[in-house]
Amino acid sequence: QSSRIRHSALQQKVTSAEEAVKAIGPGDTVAVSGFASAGTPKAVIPALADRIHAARAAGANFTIDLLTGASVSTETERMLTEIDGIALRMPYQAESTARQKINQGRMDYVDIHLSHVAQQVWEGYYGAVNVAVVEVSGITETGELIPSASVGNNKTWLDVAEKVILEVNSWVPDAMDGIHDIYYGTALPPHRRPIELTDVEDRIGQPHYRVDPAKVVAVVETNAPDSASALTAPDAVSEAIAAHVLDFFDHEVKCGRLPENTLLPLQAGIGNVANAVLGGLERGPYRGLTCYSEVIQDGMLHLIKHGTVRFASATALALSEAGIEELTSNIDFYRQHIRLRPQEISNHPEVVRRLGIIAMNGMLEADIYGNVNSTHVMGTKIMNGIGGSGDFARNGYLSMFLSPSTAKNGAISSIVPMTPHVDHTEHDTQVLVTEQGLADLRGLSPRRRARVIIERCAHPEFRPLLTDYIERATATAGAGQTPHLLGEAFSFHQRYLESGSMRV
Ligand code: 0RQ
Repeated sequence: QSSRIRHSALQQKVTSAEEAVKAIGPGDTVAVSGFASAGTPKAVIPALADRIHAARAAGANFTIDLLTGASVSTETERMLTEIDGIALRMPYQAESTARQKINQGRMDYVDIHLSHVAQQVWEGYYGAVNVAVVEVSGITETGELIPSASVGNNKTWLDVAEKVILEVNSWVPDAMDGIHDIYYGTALPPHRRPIELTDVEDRIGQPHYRVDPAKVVAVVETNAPDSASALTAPDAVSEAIAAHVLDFFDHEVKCGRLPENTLLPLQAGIGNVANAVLGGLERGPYRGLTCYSEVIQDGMLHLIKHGTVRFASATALALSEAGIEELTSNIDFYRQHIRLRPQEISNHPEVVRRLGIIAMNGMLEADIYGNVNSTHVMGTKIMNGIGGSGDFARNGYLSMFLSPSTAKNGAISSIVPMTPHVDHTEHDTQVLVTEQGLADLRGLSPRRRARVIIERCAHPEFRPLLTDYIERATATAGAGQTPHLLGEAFSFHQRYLESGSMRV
C-alpha cells in the first residue's frame, strides 16, 4: 500500500477497481472528477465500462447519468459512450463519439454554464447523486483529501454523493499539495455571503477536500499520468487574430481604460487562438500580468516562467506531455504562481465582475448585431457546449469573441445575418475579432454595429452579401431598431445545407 493513504480507517477500504465498481448500479447518477484532461479517474471508469458492457451483453439495461466538471479525458468520454453506457450527460463534452450520440438523440445532454453546476446539483435538479468517483493525490492522517491536477466540482461531488469511491493517484507530485484553494463558504440563498476574493492569488479556502469517511465505500490506488492535451502551433490566422487583440490592448492602455503593463486579469478559452494571444503577450511590454481563467495551458507556464505572468488562477491544468513534464519537474516554483479552485469560484459571476476580467472566447459564428453562437452548428448540432464562456463573457469587464472569419475552407462565413442559435446575446458581446480585423461594438446602436462588424470582421468574399442584406433590411418599411428580413435571415445556413457552401 502506498504511503499516500495515511488515514487508518480509509486504508482498510483499499480494494481493486473491479470490486469498487460493484457500488455502481443501473440507473445511478455518477459524479466523476475531471476537468479538461486533468484529474479524471484512471482505473474505476474503465472497470465501470467493463461492468456496463458485460451487463448489457447479458441483456440487462445498464446506463448511468454522468456528471463531471467539464470535458474529461477523451478515452474516458469515448469508452462510456461507445457502449451506450450514458443516458444523460452534464455539463460539457468535447469528444466526437459523444457528440455523435447526442446529435443522434441517443444520449441526453444538458449544456449549462459551468459556474451553475454545483448549485443546480445542490438544488436537486439532477436527482440524488448516488456515487462520486474522485481522483485525489493523497489522504491525510485526519482523512482530508489532497486534490490532484483539477478541482472542478469535486468538493460538491464529495459533499452530495451517497457513496464515494476514491482513486489515490501517486503519479501526482507530492509537492502539488498546497496549490489548491478549496472554498467551503458557498451556501444556497437566502444564506449566501460575499465571496471575499479581491486578487487572483487570494486564498479564501483550505488546501484539502473534506469527506465523511463513512461514505467512502472503496479506495483504489493508481499510478497513472493524466492524458495530455493536444497542442498545435498557432497558424497564420490565429496569429493575425492575436495581433488585432494585442493592438486593441495597446489602444485601451493609451485611453486609460486598462492599466499599463499589467492590464486586467485575463481569461482565454482553450485552443489555437487563445495560445496565439498568450504567445503574443510575451512579445509586448507586459510584466506581472494575472490570469483568472478555467484552465492553465502550456503557454501559461511559459509566461509564468519568464515573469510576463505573475499569477494564474484556474480550476484545472490542461497541459501537453511537455507541459506536464515542465510543471512536475519545477513544481516548487509553479506552486508559488498558480492556484486551483473549484469551478464555481473560478467562474463565479461575482468574482469575474469584481476582478474586471478580460474575457476572450472562441465562437462558431456571430451575427451582424453581435449575437454569438458557440455551440450549435447550423443551429441544431451540438459541437461542445457553452462551458465557461458565458460565465466570463456575461460578467467580464471586456467581453471579446474571437474566430477565423470563415470555416470549412471558406465555405462557411463566421459572420451571418442571424445566428440560428444564441449562446451570448448582443448585450454580452463588446468586441468581435477575426483575422480580418477587430470590431469594437461598445457604445454602438444595432444599425451601427452591423456596419462595423461587416466592415471589420467579415471575410471579403461574404461582405457584399451581408451588406446587401443589411441595406435591404434597413430599407424596408418599419425596419425597426434591429432590421432583419425574416424570410432571409437564415439564407446563408439554408444555402450551406443545400449546396455545401454559404457562397452564392
Ligand atoms: O471543425 O476541425 O472539424 O473543421 O468548428 O473550430 O476554428 O478550430 O476553433 O477550436 O476555437 O473552437 C466555438 C467550438 C471554437 C470553441 C468553438 C468548426 C471548424 C472546426 C473548431 P473541424 P476552430 P476552436 C473556455 C470557454 C465554447 C466553450 C467555451 C468552443 C471546429 O471555442 O467550444 O468557449 N466554445 N469555453 O471547422 C460550422 C461554423 C464553424 C464551424 C467553426 N460557423 N459552422 N462549423 N467550425 N466555425 C473557457 C476557459 O477559460 C478555458
